[in-house]
Amino acid sequence: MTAAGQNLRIDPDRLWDSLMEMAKIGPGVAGGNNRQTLTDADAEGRALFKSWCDAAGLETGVDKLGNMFATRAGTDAEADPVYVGSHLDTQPTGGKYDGVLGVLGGLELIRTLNDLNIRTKHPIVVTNWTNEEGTRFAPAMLASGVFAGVHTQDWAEAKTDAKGARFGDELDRIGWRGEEEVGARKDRMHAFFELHIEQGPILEAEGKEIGVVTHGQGLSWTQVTVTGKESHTGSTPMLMRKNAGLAMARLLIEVEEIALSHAPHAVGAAGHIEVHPNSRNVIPGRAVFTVDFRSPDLAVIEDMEAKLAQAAERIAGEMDMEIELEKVGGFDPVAFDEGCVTAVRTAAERLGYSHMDIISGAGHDACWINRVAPTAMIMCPCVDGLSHNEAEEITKDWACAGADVLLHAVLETAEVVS
Ligand code: HGY
Ligand code: MN
Ligand code: MN
Repeated sequence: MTAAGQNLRIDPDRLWDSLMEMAKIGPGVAGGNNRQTLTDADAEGRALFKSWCDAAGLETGVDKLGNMFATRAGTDAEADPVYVGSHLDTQPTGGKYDGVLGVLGGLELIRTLNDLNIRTKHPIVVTNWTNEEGTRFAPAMLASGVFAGVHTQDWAEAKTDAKGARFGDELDRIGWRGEEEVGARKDRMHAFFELHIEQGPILEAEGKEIGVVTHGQGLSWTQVTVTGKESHTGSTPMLMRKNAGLAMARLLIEVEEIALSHAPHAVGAAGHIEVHPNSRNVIPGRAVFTVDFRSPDLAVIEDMEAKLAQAAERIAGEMDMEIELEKVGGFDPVAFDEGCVTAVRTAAERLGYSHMDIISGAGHDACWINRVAPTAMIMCPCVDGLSHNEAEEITKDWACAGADVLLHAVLETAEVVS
């Protein structure tokens, strides 16, 4: 096996042009993207990615949940492939780089190997995981979770969006249900590497180009349904009201205080909030919201969930209302594979990029794939740590440093033959 030359780099302009080309699909209203999973825009983005994979000579397989696998053959057809990739779906007010950098950074890796006719022993597979964001269909990382054996395919397909559309029906509607059994590949993965923007402020603040992701924090999503009583905002005396919106507000303050009680690492908020009937002159009879708690420590997550349940019970009693809690998503904190993490760190050192170990604040498909294959992540900074916002920005240098490290870590693992 020959080591990849220290000067080996990806093509910065080609990577950046691909990112900008993909960003034209499912544009947002403020410079970012709204390419939500299983929408027509998602289908268009998938088609563009596949056309690029075809042009790069890759064989693209699709499984029954739309996960895409574009393979570059290795010299040893029996060798388990090295997988790279992330997700092309975005938040409703998403950025141009969240997920996309990992998919197109993987494609750029392939294009670079093709340019130089570098052959590896292990095949290399570029992946696009369906519905990483979990914004249209909860939970997040849905299809990679089924692939890793955490959820069943039926459970995923039955998920509905805010308008009642079923995941499985939408997948068929956009024509991206493949033939492969979901997870059929999982016992034959040599490794998985995911390049992703940090989505937080640490790397930029520390002046580091590369995050060597050693762990991912755990996540808990609890959907809270408060049932009060709709009535007239003008003629209902204050003491006669059952204001579900008020109970929700009290609980949201509790969520903030519960997370702060586990400072500095725990976080908590509710990003999904609905009140019914959401009319200006009706006391809300129902409030539905999802509490997102996260921490690197599982015991802290469990304590925050318990404290939320206690607060809900207390407030339900004080306000004579019904408050139901349902766990709708979550995963334990993950420790990534030491061998793969070392390959990332060694690549950054060999390439001379400043780097630091980091724990991922956001969830990623890698958090599930880590259960079935040796897995690690590479992070690049983002401007002001901003993500899940159309103003999400990264520099071209950061994107290319991350893709260079991905290239070298993968070549180290896939074994360069010539
Ligand atoms: O929720 C997350 O952390 C990821 O962005 N889906
Ligand atoms: Mn992401
Ligand atoms: Mn995201």
